[in-house]
Amino acid sequence: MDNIWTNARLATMAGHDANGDLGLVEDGVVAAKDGRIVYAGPADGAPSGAARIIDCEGRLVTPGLIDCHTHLVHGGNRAGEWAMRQAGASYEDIARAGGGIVSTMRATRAASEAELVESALPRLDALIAEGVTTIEIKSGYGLSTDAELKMLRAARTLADRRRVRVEPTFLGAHALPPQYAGESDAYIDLVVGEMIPAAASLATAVDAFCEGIGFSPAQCARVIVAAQAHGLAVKLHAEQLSALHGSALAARAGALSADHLEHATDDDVRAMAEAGTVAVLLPGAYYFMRETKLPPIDAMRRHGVAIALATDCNPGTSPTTSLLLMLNMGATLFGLTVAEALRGVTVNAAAALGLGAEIGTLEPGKACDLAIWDVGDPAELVYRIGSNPLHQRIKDGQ
Ligand code: DI6
Ligand code: FE
Repeated sequence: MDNIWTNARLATMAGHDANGDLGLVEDGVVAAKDGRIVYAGPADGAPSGAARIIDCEGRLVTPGLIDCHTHLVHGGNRAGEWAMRQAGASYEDIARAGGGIVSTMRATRAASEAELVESALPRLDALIAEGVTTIEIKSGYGLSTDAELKMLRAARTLADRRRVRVEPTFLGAHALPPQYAGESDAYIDLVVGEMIPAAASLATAVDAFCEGIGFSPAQCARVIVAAQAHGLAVKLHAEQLSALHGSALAARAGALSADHLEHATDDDVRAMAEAGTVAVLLPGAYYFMRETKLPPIDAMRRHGVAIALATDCNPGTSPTTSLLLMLNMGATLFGLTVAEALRGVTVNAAAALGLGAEIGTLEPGKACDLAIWDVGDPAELVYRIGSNPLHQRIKDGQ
């Protein structure tokens, strides 16, 4: 054994019920060897004889947190546009007038790969400081083959600069670049014919924005087919602003997750349950956009759809780098329980990335990614607004 953490209150998140309990173990022990958990459970029955024994002094230990939906890599910011919205313009107005995602496209194209890495690092560091050990990062602000690949390489480079696992997702079908105005099918031709083949070695998943101001379900279906032909997993931004039933489309294709979901219907949720597609809820975007339509949480519970929570960190609709704040917003705005919120940034977030066998719970065989908190009661992690009680973060046993 390399390390043993003793005298801990464990929230293992183990257990098969998608939105179940925290799997609490009082007086718990975690033991690790070669970066993997070999034991997580009661002190009675724990192995002994480690090179190093760490006394947690009664602190709460959770799996390292997982932010399973971000647009962390991007050029510039949209504070000016936000000020316009504060003065009365709508998000759709700004998008149609060439602002919105397209303004971030310009800033992202103008930035070098090294500049994209440098500008993302402070955002990544903020998440790491909250105990995040795995982060998904989407492309989608390049909207040309070269600029999309630049974003994906920047995302991968972040994993060399910090001790964090990065899962890059290709989101070429995020918005229509202006040179394709009125020709969205031609842009999708480029996405499926050129971009996805080129991105296949850099990304682990493909996402698309299924929305009136994004791409139609038929166009997203083409993206999904191309992604799967290249062996990539699939996710979809669906039902954020309107009900196009992208979430059911994604589910029928076996998508890992459908994300946002404010406008999802009971049938959409049922399709997700049948496919095991995770519902990724993004309360930061809900809050920032002053959305009032709540995602159908009760239907998700009823049908047994696993719920995850993520920052959606992006300059347009969710300029946050606090996953802890999303815990509180998920509870306060969406009515999630403490256990649902915390499972949403651990075990269910892992499932949303297809990494359920690797991370997300404190169980033997998983990566030893831990967050050790200066709290006793797990509810404190969800209850506080804007505080960070992280004591220590462990990635791969270190
Ligand atoms: N939905 C969102 O909330 C972000 N992307 C998406 O598909 C918005 C991205 C942006 O406005 O820059
Ligand atoms: Fe998003």
